[in-house]
Amino acid sequence: MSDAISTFEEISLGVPDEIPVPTGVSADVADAVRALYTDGTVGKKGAFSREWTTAMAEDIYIAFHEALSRKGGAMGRGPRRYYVEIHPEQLRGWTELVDNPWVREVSEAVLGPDYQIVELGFDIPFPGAKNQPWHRDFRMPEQTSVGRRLTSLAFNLTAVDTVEEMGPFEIVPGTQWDTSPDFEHGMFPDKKFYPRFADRAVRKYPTMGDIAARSALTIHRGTQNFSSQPRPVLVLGMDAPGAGNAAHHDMAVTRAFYEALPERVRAHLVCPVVDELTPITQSTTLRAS
Ligand SMILES: O=C(O)CCC(=O)C(=O)O
Repeated sequence: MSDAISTFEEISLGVPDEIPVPTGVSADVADAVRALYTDGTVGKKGAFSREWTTAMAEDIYIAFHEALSRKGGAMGRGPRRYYVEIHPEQLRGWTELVDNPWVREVSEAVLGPDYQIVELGFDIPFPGAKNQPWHRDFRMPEQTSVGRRLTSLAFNLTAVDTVEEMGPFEIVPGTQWDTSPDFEHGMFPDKKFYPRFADRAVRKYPTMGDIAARSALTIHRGTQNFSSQPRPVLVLGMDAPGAGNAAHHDMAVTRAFYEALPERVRAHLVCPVVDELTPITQSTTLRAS
């Protein structure tokens, strides 16, 4: 066994002996919970229509151009790759997204009935974007390292039919349980771990309408975009109560929007309700997602 392999094995806490699948959930949702605790990621094909996804893509580009026109509106994440956090009202399909039964049921099964909607944003790797460093979205909290529970989820939706040349998203199954002092800021594993990540990584080729959920801790990266097309991807972040990630986001809703929402959506919103939205300046807090 090479050093790289033994180093990799030693950093995993391993999957908990008992995966906390709540009683009474559907077989599909039970499978999703098991997948999130084992692989750290799970996908659902065709959750949304292509029309819905086309509108999502339009809204992403409108928000991107608006963000570029302001200092700090878009965060560079390496050459030709940007992240932009937006308000729910900037996405026409937001209510349908957060009210989607799979999104609701998976969030509730993993994060509990009081899960919180804490983030909406998108990444756009343009042609020429390079491989990202392997990373997780934030450091592992004690509820995970000691309590062995997942306390946050990231849902991703592609705006395009992903092909190899676009530099697909890569994720390393099982690495939501990795922990090492050699992860810079708890998020960026040292390069000595890279060979094992590369060996185990899975490339994802979602098409328009698909949705995926992952533990925000599962090690992942966007890869080099060799194509002539951008590959925008929406990110919806959910927390268990107490996970604390809302504090790192600036999402807000207007009162009129809030009041028009179904109660079962409102119940999961912890963001400020305001008279007027302020365009979001991307946080300067260290952030990998
Ligand atoms: O490139 C992607 O598909 C998403 C990237 C992402 O979510 C991340 O880097 O945290």
